[in-house]
Amino acid sequence: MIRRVSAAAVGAVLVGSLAACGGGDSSDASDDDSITMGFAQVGAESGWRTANTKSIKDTAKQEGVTLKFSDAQQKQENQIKAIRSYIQQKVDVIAFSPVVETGWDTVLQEAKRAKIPVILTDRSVDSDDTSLYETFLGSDFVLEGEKAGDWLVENADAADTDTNGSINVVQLEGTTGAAPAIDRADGFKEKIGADPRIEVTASQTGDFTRDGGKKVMESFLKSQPDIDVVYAHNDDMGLGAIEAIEAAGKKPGTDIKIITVDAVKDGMTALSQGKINFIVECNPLLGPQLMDLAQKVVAGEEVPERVVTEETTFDQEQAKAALPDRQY
Ligand code: GZL
Ligand code: ZN
Repeated sequence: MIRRVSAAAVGAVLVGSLAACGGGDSSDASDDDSITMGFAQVGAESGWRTANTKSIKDTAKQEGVTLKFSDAQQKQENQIKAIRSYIQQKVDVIAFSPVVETGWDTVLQEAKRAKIPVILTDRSVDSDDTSLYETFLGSDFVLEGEKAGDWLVENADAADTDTNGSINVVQLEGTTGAAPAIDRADGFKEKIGADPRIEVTASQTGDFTRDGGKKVMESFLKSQPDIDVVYAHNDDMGLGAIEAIEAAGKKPGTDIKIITVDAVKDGMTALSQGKINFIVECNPLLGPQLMDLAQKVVAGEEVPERVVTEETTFDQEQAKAALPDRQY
């Protein structure tokens, strides 16, 4: 559904913003014709997040967007504080990646009352009041989980590494309550039902960090008698699991198959070395689309309600071919 703004409204907005720009109203954060964006980032928890932040900052510079940027260290209350500060500063547009799906309605209603448009990027919110944001730019996380599950079903025989007829999966979940963690688990679960041998025998959050993945994998290696596969919701937790598996004297990618999501450089390197078996890409380079959407939204132009990013999957051979020109 394309969100339509009436021509008159667009006209008014255009005249309004031109006047504000022309008038150089000092209270307006953007005195020239460039726009000012307040971006509340999740944190710096993973290689994906680092690449995502770089894409946003680089594109803002290229596009002449004045960017106010905050890192919430993965805490929702810090993101809410940052959004409130952007409202006080009267930025032209607010963008953020909600660390978890719930608890945003109050602060988004404050932005709406202040007439500051909001763009969701990367992760979504579960609010059913879609008037609280203009558009959502990001991946289809359920599809990412389905791609991971499909690969395991297609490679089930090889995954039964101890050929005992059961394919036991341990799952390293992303941040509890985060859209990618919920959806990647749902998509995967739906697909592995196609083969009764496949079962998720243990599942716990590693909070999307390498250290979190390592610690949870260490506990799984002690508590689970038979682990055939690790399904990690991001490369960083998969890389932590590799450290734990090697410390336990097993060969990652051989004794225990590993499936991850993201396809950042470190993950793709481990994949090309055979320590990971399959990676579902999650594209972090949202900067260009975000700045384009922001300029349209501030100008009062229509934007799609949802913009889904392009992404693919990699096996070991494809990783070797793709690595040389990976941007992140
Ligand atoms: C997914 C993003 C996730 C990545 C993780 O779009 O929100 O958060 O998969 C990151 O690496 O921490
Ligand atoms: Zn087994």
